[in-house]
Amino acid sequence: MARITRRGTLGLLLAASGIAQALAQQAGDLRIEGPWSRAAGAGRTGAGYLTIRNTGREPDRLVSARAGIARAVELHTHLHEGGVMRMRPVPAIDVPAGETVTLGPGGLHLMLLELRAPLNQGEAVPVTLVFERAGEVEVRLAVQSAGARGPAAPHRH
Ligand SMILES: [Cu+2]
Repeated sequence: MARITRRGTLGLLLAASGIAQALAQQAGDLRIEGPWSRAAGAGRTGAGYLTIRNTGREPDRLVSARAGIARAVELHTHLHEGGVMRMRPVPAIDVPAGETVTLGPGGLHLMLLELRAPLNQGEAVPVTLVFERAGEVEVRLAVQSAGARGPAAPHRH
């Protein structure tokens, strides 16, 4: 049920288009697709995955992210070091003009540090992405099971 808040119309709009919001979000020349996460407990670390499509002629960069559910959100990559996969923070994630960058398990990802509440399967958790050119974009991570390997398949109509 939609709750009337100070965000008023925007809140109702988000509630009405909740599914579509979870699947794709447009910001300038950027299209954010399939944001998802995995179930995780409060106090633990969560991950955020999504695809960024840059349909414009200018490069952009994801420079930071934040989420009310986490103490902090870092941009991470995975690196092979001596045969071991390790995560490392990166200062930014480049999204070159005309290209698509995928954040996914085993690669680039958002790291949600010190979760203030659990990530429950079936929920859509808001995360704000901050791009150098496109500015701030709020997406909703569709929380899958703890062992999920990808976002749920979109419904076909
Ligand atoms: Cu990480």
